[in-house]
Amino acid sequence: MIGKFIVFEGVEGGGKTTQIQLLRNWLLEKLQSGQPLSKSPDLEVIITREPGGTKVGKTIRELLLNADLSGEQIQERAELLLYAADRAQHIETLVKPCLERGAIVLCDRFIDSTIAYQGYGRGLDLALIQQLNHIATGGLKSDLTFWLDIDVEIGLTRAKNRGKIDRMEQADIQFHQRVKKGYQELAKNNPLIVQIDANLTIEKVQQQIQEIIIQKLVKWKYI
Ligand code: T5A
Repeated sequence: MIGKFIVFEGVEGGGKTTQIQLLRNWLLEKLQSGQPLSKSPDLEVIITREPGGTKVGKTIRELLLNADLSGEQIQERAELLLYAADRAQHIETLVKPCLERGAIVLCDRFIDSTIAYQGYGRGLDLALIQQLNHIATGGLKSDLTFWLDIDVEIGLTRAKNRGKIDRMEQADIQFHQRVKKGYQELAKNNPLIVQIDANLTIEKVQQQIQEIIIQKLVKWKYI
């Protein structure tokens, strides 16, 4: 793959959507400005997300997060498989083709969400989740993952202030604390996960992200 796959992770309301948009604008400005240092004037920067990055994924997302199921509960293993189905479709039809033509893909959530939410949050078997992630991705990994680390309460308050909360956001606080613990464990064991303090202002969070990205762009020979 000649492009780069950059993932944003974290608990609810950490500011992923906000930061991804800001980073895209900044990358395009930096790399397409014709500045002498830029080696990538035609660079494509794609924003996508899981669940919901494809047409199939949008339907799965609606089912997972907002559908009125008249009181029927989505079972934990069904939830796990729905996230995996969304991912399989997303990677095959959108992410891989973009990476193959050299784009930078900024993705809101990926396999670590399943480990943190379904593994640590729901308590499903971690080895099984790893296997399922592998099936869904065909082994594709991110080149860099930003973990937007925020206090669970602050993140949930931000999400609630934004309006209607979805099925996952409605889970109890202990669930979200376990999810956070999942990200802590993941970050300990994977040097490609970069922890960002997401409790700060939008500008300060973006600044931390840009500082890391600059180093990567040099390493990856984009600038
Ligand atoms: N999930 C997902 C799983 O369980 N397993 C999986 O495998 C996968 C892939 C996805 C849900 O699915 C779960 C995880 C999630 O529960 P989603 O809507 O994509 O659902 O949920 P999130 O990814 O959590 O997205 P959110 O929209 O809730 O949060 P974001 O994108 O992290 O935050 P953002 O940018 O929308 O910001 C939230 C609010 O805070 C403000 C923003 O303006 C906005 O109002 N804000 C700030 N305010 C103050 N200071 C800052 N620094 C701020 N940054 C943003």
